[in-house]
Order: sequence, then structure tokens, then C-alpha cells
Amino acid sequence: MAKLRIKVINPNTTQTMTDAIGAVARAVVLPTSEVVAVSPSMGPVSIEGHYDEAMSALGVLDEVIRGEADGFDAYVIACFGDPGLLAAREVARGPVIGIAEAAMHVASMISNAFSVVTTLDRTVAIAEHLVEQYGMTRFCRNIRGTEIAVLDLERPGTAARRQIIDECRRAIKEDRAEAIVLGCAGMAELADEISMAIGAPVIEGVRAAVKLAEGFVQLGVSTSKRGSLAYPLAKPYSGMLSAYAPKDIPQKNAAGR
Ligand code: 2AL
Repeated sequence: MAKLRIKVINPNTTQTMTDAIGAVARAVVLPTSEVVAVSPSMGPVSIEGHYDEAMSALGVLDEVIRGEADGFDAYVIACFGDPGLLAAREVARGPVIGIAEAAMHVASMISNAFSVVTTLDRTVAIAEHLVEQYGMTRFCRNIRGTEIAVLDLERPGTAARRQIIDECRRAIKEDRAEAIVLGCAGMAELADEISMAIGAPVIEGVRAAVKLAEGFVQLGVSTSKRGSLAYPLAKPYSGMLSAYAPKDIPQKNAAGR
């Protein structure tokens, strides 16, 4: 039987982070699933604000469009801002899962309240918007910035990992959080260590999203093509984006699904 194929897109272009995300994802899927982890060919080296995020969305969409041509069954957007998520659903047939939405939903189902521990303080607003968008206000006690730059999570010998563990511990005590959501894909490898250290569940979005994507495909559920997530309307795009103009072929093939 053909393997279930999941494309995990790290929206930033740091290949070492993409490799780490791929390893974490591969460790949780079934032997009958295949994970391909990629970075877009264009975009920021890390995503730490609204501008980075908007720019990275183009690379994400490019990878989903290519993925459709390559026959992937599902996609994971592996950045905690879930850049381009809804647009990616418009161009995909199968499920597209963002790591923030996956982690928050899972945390809300195994605890009464969670706190998010993330990177730079300026990214807290992005997570706040997502908490509201996903209807998670009732579950989210706090979003804690650590002033740690995304690429510092990768650098050996920095205090970044220790600081994250300490912040998670404070979240459990001071916020009365019952679970922690890690607010960056660059923290993916840390989940087990932190969970052991703080004695509470630590939900890391890459694994949560990959398992949800795999499960959705197994359930036979894919992105609804009725209404707002239908394929984009065919029309000309101008300038640098002319190559991304939606064509009308997928809509004809959509068959209402
Ligand atoms: C992220 C993330 O997950 N990847 C990245 O480059 N930036 N999120 C964050 N809050 O810093």
C-alpha cells in the first residue's frame, strides 16, 4: 500500500531547524507514513514579527502548491504563527494543520488551562491573536515571552534552553497552568525534557500537528471545498506575483469536496 505522505513546511529558511523539525515529526508518525520536511526557497531565516510572517506566507503557499503537484496527502505549517494557514487550505485538497492551532487544541483537551511559552516578547501579540481566532481564550491563562531569539534556540552553549524550562516552571506556579504549549517550532526537541522537569504535560505543536494530519487522512477527512476554503478564483496577478495567479483547473476537479 502507498505510504501516507505528510509535507511538513518550516516557513523559515534555516535548514538546520527544518532538519530538527523533520526528525521530531518522523519520530511520531506510523511506519506507514512518510514525512518530508522542507523550507521554502524564499523567505526570512526566522519569523519574529508580523512582517516576517506575512513574507513567509508566500513561501508556505509555494510549497503547498508544489506539494499538491507531488501528491502529498496532508501538510503541517511548522511555525507558531501558523503563517498562511487559511490561504494554504484554499490551495490544498488534503488537511493543512498549523502547529499553534494543533498545540492549543490538544492542550485544551488534556487540561483545563494552559500557558504558552514563546520566544521574543514582540511575538506574544501574534499568539494572542491566534488564541482569540481559535476560540481558546477560555483555556489560555497566559502567553509568556522570554526575549529569546528563534535562532538562539539552535545555538549550543547558550542559556536559552534553561531559560525556557524556568519560564515553563513559573507558568505552572504563577499562572496555575495545568499544561504548557511551546510557542516556537525551534523548541520541538525540548518537550520531553521540560515535561520531566516541571511534572506537567508539555504540548509541542510539530508533533501534535503531524499526528492530527495523519489521523485526519486516516479518517478520510480533507479540507472542505464548499465556501470559504474553495480553490482561489482564477484571475490574473500582476508583477512579481504573476506566476502565482490561480488557474481554474483545480476548481473544475474539485467535485464539491
Ligand atoms: C517561530 C517559529 O515557530 N519559527 C520561527 O521562525 N518563529 N515562532 C516564534 N514565536 O518565534
